[in-house]
Amino acid sequence: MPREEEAVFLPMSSLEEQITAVEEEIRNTSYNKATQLHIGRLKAKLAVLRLERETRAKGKGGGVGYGVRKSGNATVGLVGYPSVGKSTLLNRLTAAESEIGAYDFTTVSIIPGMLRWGGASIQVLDMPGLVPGAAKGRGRGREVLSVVRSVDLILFLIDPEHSNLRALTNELEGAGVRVNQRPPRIVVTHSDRGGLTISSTVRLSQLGGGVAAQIAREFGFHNGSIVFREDASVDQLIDVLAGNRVYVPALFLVNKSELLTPTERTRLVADLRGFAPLFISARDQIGIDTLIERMGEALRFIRVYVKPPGRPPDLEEPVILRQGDTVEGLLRRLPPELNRTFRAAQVWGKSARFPGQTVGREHPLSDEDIVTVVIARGSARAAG
Ligand SMILES: Nc1nc2c(ncn2[C@@H]2O[C@H](COP(=O)(O)OP(=O)(O)O)[C@@H](O)[C@H]2O)c(=O)[nH]1
Ligand SMILES: [Mg+2]
Repeated sequence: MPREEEAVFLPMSSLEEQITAVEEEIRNTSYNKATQLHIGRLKAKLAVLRLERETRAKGKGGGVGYGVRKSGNATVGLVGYPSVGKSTLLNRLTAAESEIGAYDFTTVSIIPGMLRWGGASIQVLDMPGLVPGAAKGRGRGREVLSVVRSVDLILFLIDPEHSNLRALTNELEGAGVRVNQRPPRIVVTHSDRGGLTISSTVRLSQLGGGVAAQIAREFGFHNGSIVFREDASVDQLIDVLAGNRVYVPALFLVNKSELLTPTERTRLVADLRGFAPLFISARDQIGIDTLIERMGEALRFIRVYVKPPGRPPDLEEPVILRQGDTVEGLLRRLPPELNRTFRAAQVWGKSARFPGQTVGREHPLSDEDIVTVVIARGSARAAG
């Protein structure tokens, strides 16, 4: 049989092969004005194929391999290649006992530990090492990635031997995790008919000239509207259309840094510019206090002190909230009686316009605010 005909009778290439083929084509096409539209469509196609892969994996029960129960005020995930020191770091940070080995793959399940931060508790998860190709399901990659999607902060861990941070973050990008990014300001509305309208409040430098419409078409999106409130990129539009992206803050750590010579260290600092890495040694306890401090900042914890009326505030045990939380959020953490009889709150500190300002439930609190809950007359006079 002639070669061309043979090809016709081959089974349709698998989803995985299609994904690899599109990935390759994107890699091999240089980006310029003439290829802009083509690359945009390829990226959209890739996103659609990956969504299909997700759907199939879920159908087979994939992604539920690890039942991790969240606890504490926030959950942090350790992500890195095998043997970079994740388990050692977990044991340093928490009272967990995660097995440490000089060989790869000692951590085969997810081990949680608990770290105290001020009055807060942070759940730290030690995960199996990520290997290249994790999003395709290698090395329990898909299960790990499904857990990564649910954490409040990622600690990326590399060591001097495995220092390719870009490869690590790319692996997560491929699985829909957006690291240290905010959601794009693009509003997509679907409707049944009427065609597609695209409008924008700013000039679009990357999605003009029909590129946005072509990308929408790859997603089978023909009716509705897309409103751009920023000069978004192709990738940002695809993220919004795909709809299953998560936006997770991250810190980047270089472990085993006590092994680095000054020259190696200088080279790494240059290589990793843009990641702002923290140099630590989990084994020799270098940089751990700084790391813990930075974790609290990245999780945007705030400490709020409750002051019962006519008494000093309880400075020993702050209530830990997240930045953006309001008086309402504080009430949820206090005895229900206070919530029921709440009339107003008095606030001292950064969020108050003047000391002792009277505010309502919707007032956003700041770190180290002091708050007195004022309850309705006739209710028992307790607060705090
Ligand atoms: N020199 C040095 N070795 C470390 C450090 N942290 C961990 N290790 C070693 O690296 C190896 C792998 O550590 P492990 O925590 O099991 O790595 P994981 O696979 O990422 O969990 C072990 O032999 C550790 O003792 C460090 O800060 N410095
Ligand atoms: Mg381990």
